[in-house]
Amino acid sequence: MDVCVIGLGYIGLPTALLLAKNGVKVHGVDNSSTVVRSLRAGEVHIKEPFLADLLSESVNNGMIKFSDEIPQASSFIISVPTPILPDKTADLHFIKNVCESLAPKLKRGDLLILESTSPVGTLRKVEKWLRQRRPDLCFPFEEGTNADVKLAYCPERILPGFAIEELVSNDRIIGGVTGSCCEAAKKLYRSFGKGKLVSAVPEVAEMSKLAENTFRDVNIAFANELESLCINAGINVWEVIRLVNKHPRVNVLNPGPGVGGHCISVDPWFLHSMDPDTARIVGLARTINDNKPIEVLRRVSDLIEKIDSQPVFVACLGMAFKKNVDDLRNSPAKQIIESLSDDPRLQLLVVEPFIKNLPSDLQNNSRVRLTNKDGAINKAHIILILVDHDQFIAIDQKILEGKLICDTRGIW
Ligand code: SAJ
Repeated sequence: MDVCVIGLGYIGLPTALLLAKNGVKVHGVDNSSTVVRSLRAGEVHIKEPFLADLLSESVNNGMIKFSDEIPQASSFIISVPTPILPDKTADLHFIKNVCESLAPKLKRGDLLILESTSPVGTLRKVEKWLRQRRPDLCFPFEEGTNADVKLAYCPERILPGFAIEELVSNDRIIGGVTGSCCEAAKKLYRSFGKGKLVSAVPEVAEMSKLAENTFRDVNIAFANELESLCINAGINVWEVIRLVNKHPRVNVLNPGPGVGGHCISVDPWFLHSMDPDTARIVGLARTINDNKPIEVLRRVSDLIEKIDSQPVFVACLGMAFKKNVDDLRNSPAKQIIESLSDDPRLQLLVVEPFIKNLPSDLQNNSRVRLTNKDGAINKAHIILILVDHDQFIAIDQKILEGKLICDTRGIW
């Protein structure tokens, strides 16, 4: 078996390296020549445990090769991004581009797996795009078991920071178009996966992936709404959640400054855009979570009013989209810091242990400085906790005396 993994990001790279570790010959393809160059040099561009060791092992034993062009292979995995368009629908152009470059390489017997999170009906579109370029081949949505090429939608479920262990241990949905498509995809994932491989038709697999992330978004929205209710009523939400979660069938999630990252803040919109009139909770949850940074800004503004001196020093603890990662994509913490950076009364002391430099839009702002935790807390009038990184949880409470605190993560 030789597998070509197209898109070497948070999903594609760990998948490619696990396949290579387990005896599969892998071609890793990415359209960024910078990514290809650094991987060839043995450097990983993603912060994720075990990746660097797996990369050097696979490069050294010749099981993986990197390129910016798609070669021939017996199996292909597409793991390119599906960003969101301004109208909240999915932008499928990366998948379409891959289909167009891959089509000339396809031959009878090949297996193509789509892993990118996609709206319902995308695998069918993949078949259409391939068929347009390769009318000489038969595809399974049209031809069923007589098809020349096998197609499956097999979404991933890994949590950033735990990619390798979750890729190995999580159960996986195998959305093959036919039974033989499912079997071929299962054979591939069995090379490294230890979880159950569960067959489903492609549309069920596509819908299931969206439903998983939407379930989490809706539950976070409930926690966020509960927090707003508690703040308005002068009640400690964290104590409420602790008590409520003692019920055997209740598990309220954590309120926060908003929902970030590239999955939970995006995927529910793909579900919503299928049928907005029906997906009412989905749309409302997204709106509640998207409005959360504005609510935090109001709380900080109330604290600023209490300080007499100018400038007001605000220690902003955390900028990543969630704890213990360096990922700033769609980060509500970053959004909040950016808004505060426009306020001429403030000096922002940003503490983000997982980054070395501020994002470019903040670098030339004299009101914003990336600094260390102790210095920031010492100087600040207001401590704004935006991310529950472990090292913030470990802060000695004594050094907070006399400070105004806005704790969006309930860490203290
Ligand atoms: N968050 C809260 N409160 C919570 C939990 C999370 O505010 O109680 C926030 C986080 O701070 C973060 C955002 O939600 O800003 C998303 O974080 P997350 O840990 O919930 O999820 P992701 O985006 O890192 O990964 C999710 C996972 N999906 C589910 O848990 C259903 C992961 O399993 C998926 O593989 C991943 O999306 C993906 O790639 O789709």
